Amino acid sequence: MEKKFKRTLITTALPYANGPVHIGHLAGVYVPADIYARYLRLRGEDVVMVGGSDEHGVPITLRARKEGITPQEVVDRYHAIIKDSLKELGVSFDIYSRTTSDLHHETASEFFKHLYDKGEFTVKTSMQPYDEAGGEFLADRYVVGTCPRCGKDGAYGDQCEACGSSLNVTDLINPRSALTGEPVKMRETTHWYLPLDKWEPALREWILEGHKEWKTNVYGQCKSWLDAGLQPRAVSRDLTWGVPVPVEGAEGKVLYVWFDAPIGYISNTKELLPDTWERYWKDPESRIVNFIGKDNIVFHCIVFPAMLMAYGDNFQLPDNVPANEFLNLEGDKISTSRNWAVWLHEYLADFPGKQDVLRYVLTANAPETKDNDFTWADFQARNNNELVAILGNFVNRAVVLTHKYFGGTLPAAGPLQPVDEQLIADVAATRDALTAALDTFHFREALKQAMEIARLGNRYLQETEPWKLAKTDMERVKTILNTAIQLCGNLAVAFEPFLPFMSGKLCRMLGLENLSWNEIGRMDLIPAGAQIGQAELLFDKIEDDAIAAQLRRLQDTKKANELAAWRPEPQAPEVDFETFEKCDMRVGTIIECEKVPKADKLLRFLIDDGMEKRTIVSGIAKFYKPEDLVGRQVCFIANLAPRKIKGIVSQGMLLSAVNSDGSLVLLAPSAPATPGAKIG
Ligand code: B3M
Ligand code: ZN
Repeated sequence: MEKKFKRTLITTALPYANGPVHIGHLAGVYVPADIYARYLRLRGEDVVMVGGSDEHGVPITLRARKEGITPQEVVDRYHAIIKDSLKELGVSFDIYSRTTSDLHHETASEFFKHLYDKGEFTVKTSMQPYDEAGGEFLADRYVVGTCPRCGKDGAYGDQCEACGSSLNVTDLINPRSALTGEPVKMRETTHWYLPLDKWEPALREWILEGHKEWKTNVYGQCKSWLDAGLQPRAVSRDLTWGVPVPVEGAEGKVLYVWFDAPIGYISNTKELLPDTWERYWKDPESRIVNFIGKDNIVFHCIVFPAMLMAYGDNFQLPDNVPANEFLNLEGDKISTSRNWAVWLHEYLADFPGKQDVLRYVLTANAPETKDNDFTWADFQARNNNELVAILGNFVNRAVVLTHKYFGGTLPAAGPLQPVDEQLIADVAATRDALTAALDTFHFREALKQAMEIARLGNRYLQETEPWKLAKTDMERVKTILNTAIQLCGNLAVAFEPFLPFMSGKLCRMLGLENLSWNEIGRMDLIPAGAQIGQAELLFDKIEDDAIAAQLRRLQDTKKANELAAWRPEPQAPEVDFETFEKCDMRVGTIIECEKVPKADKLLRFLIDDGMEKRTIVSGIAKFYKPEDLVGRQVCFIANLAPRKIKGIVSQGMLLSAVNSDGSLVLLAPSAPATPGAKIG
């Protein structure tokens, strides 16, 4: 039995303001949340959607240090970018705030104090990494050292990015402060802990018994956390950036970012509705839905609910947490630090007016049940083959024909024929499937059903062929085009949650206002006699060069990352001077150069070495064209024992350098040298 609620509070994970948002955030959180909010609004429900930036936490202070600015400057910059870009994408927040606001600091502080006064925390002393030179405790991220698993230096105290292992500070070999480079000492410190173990039975009952309807990925993750047994969690940190711990003796300590961030949902609601916010949080007839990515499940389903239960005072737990899995980009994990992402603000600049295309592709390909891949080829194909060819095409045909035969004045429908009745029945069935999918957070499926209405429209015009009937039966054409235009109105409603910009345009064309979800399936949305606007293009084709430009950018990122990750080979063992002198290196001039047949890596050179001419075979064909090399000077080893390579005797070896990407460059004197000149 479906529960009936009076109102819904939709929350969206607060993105860290240490970078802009990317398509992974959008597909995982903001697009589905916005679809759901818009859908509920169309149903006339009381719904509030709150969001904001998460402006605390170590990644922000790290970034500030790196750039030599304050954490506040970091969050000011990214909060603005995030807020503006989400707005431009049409994400319909009722409020988008931030966790550095005074109201949030007060709210989080009061929350902690309330739990503290109720005796809900335990206090524990532990050893934490300390930087004596800098005079401060170090967050795990601030400790670097050698990874015990892969042996690479530069691993962090919580993770080695080279091999992906998660680590503890104490695992690192030779741990140093990332701030001062000094060796890290362990020092005693005291923190407050929320005893999650105390809340385990209640959480178990609430989720495992009470919420079997949750998405299986969410339910499953909760179950494995609960089955593993919950431990007390520290809710404070030795840091200066954050909400200060509001009790005596806590100088230099702030609330752990994951303690204050979810309280941001409360602060945001309060900021929006100073007088009525409690209705959304404390009335059992309200429900809360948290949209998040899978890495946030434990905080939303275990930690924050435990905090709310500990607080008491009728705080409601979330009714649903429809977390998504991850979106990858062109086969690789999206990463802010490696710049492997499609950034929303860049997309909006590169594809102006194409907000709906991104919303469409991210929904059609949403990582609802498993990780999914975003590719630019798929983006282009879905735009060209679906939005343009199906949805845009249908609307365009209906409107153009109405103008052609009736000057844009909507004709009245006459008696219906079976084909019309079938269409109406199909639309009604599709609407039911669409609604059911939205109610259960199956947004991909819902989008498919919405698209089905456009497909039905195309099929209808194909079957009824009004352009043929126009010669013989104008009465029938009136009914068909009235029906087709009503279907356009249906599409404006059905697609509003997904493609609000397209829906707005369509409404203006059709003269529709104040849409309501109940209208889907109705064939009287637009009165006969209404003047239909000229057909405006809803979508246009995305050409290959726009896609190629995006792929090139990703390629450049990959190259830059390879370069950043590249380390020179370790130095070879020492040799004495006599050994070195045995190697006879010289300069020569290339007289001939050609490809070695049936060997795609090899070039054959004829070199003027001052004495005679010598043949050398070298594996650099991938990096040079033979004709470009003739006349150039090279360095070579002259006394290397001759070797037969592909049937050719090579009398020496050309010297070249191996770059970070594996490419080779030939070494040459910096000014013309005499052929045969010795190098040394
Ligand atoms: N800022 C983590 C994230 O962006 C965190 C979410 C907070 S939601 C209360 O994945
Ligand atoms: Zn490692």
